Amino acid sequence: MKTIIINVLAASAKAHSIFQVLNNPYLTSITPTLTYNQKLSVNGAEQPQLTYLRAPSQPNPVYNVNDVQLACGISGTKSDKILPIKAGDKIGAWWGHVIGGAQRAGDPDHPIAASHKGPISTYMARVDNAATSSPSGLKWFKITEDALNTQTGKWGVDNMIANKGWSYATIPTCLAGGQYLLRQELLALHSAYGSMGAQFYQSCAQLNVSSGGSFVPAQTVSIPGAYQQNDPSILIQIWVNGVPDNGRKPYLAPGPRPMSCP
Ligand SMILES: *[C@@H]1O[C@H](CO)[C@@H](O)[C@H](O)[C@H]1NC(C)=O
Ligand SMILES: [Cu+2]
Repeated sequence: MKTIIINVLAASAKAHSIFQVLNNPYLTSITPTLTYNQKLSVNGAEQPQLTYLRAPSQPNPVYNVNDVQLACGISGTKSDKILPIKAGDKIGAWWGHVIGGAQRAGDPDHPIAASHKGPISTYMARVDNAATSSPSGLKWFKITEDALNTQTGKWGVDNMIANKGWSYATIPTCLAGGQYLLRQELLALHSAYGSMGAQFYQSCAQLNVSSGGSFVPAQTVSIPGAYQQNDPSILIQIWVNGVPDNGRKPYLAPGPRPMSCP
């Protein structure tokens, strides 16, 4: 465990220095941004801060796709409460620069620095006890992703910023009831052109889903395990002619495609 932590710190320091050494002329700010999903909503009803969530409490994203903390983020706060929710409900996740939101009035890094272009994806996994189960060794399936609109050049992160920090997913109506972790991942690609330059920000919500459905997705992945460091969606230069829009070419978020109900 100690070795892993040391490696993570080394990796993040390295990634930040790669970022600085490369000195991308398109980036004017190199402030490391702390951001994470810290509040939920259900069908628009906001829930209390940090309740029902496992969220990081420090600024570094995960850079190593084989890090166990890729599942639910670098351990920080953990609620002991489980959110009751129905299949078909719309769950919102609120991202912010620091706990509580903006660090100061007019904070340009809230909800996240606009430089942090990339996809936002939401996964779920069955657990025995959403309040206590380990996030390791679970069978994850994706339920939604917002990657790149090749018409507008807007990324999932741009949409989240436009929504004042909120990003949304709908619990699939067919899904079998029971306890789940819901994992929302923000992948920032602004420095993903360098090895281990992609930044993964994630939190997990603790859910008890009630449902009339019985669907158990057969296609699942491990996290970590689903991603490779050199996936073309993770090691990628999104800056083309000075614009971080991947040249408006299609971009496939890492991992599987979202499940669909039978
Ligand atoms: C989950 O919800 C079901 C019914 O909707 C309820 O019977 C059960 O006690 C709940 N479990 C937890 C852990 O909240
Ligand atoms: Cu950052």
